[in-house]
Amino acid sequence: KGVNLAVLGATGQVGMVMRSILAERKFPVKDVRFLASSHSAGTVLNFEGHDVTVEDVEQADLSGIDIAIFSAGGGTSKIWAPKFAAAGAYVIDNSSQWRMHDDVPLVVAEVNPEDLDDVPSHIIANPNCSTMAVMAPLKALSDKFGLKRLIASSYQAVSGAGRGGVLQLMNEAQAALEQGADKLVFDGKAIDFPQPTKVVKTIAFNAVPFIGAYADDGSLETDEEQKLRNESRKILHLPHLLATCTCVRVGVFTAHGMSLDCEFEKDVTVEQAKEVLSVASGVQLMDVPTPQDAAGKDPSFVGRIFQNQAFEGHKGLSMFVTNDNLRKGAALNAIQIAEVMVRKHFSDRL
Ligand code: 11C
Repeated sequence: KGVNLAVLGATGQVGMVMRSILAERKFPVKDVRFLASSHSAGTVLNFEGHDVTVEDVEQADLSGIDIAIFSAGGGTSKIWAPKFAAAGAYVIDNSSQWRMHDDVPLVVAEVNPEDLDDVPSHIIANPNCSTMAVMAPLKALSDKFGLKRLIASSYQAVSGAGRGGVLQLMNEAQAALEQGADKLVFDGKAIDFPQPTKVVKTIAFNAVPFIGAYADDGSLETDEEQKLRNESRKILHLPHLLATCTCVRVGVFTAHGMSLDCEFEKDVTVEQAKEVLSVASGVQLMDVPTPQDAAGKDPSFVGRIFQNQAFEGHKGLSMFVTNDNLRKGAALNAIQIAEVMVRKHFSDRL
């Protein structure tokens, strides 16, 4: 009983969270294989009390894998997802490589699991973590009130940039505290910070409005900013949704925050919105949700909901959403997709 599962990129930050969530949720595994580049091959990882040696993907026999979860970056996914799929596996990919391909479903488990009914390409994409954070609350509100326009600003954690982002914040914060960080009150250059290694500017005690790279269409948006619009349209099945986001990295380790200004087709009051959100799957209401409340937890925490007076009548709502970018934003949703796939396509193995 159970499925044959492979994880490509099991040694990274998201891979680590993935291993613990698989065990936590008692994912129905018959056999588990961990794969990586030759650099990490040979590492021994613990999984549910057993030692599993990481295999070099270049040397691995890909036959017999039912589901492969990738958390290894777009370049790796571009090469390996088609190879795993050709060998018969369903690939659940965490990178941006396949998200906008027409024959690849882009799925948030609570929002559009029906897109997994038939996956002839055998590739399924996991959304970007900042998009993920807001999909469950927006789906619930949109079903009831019709989402028309979304204006967002993100407050994104450094772990979204990988372990390198975490180390940069640690090193900069340490240097600042050693030199008397409060000197920064009157002069932003009063401290000698180490050269930024991952986030483009100093991130400790700072906010950096640049994530990813400039989009190549001349719009002056970053690719991270465009992901919110493009991915939301596909996941929510709202191809004409008007959406924009300014993405900002902040000195937070884990959990992205999203400030949302939403316009709806129908009138909506704060009380009506709370009523809908209180029963929405994957959502938890909280008066003042912060990234520290969300880190290590599963739901999207939603709070500070108020009537947005920049829109006519009762058509506008503002709210703040925060969600763990490594769990639901990456590992957890990939595993939830795998769970749906097992129920839909491998029910005889349960
Ligand atoms: C960040 N959201 O916080 C990014 C990381 O498309 O999967 C994930 C990028 C992606 O930097």
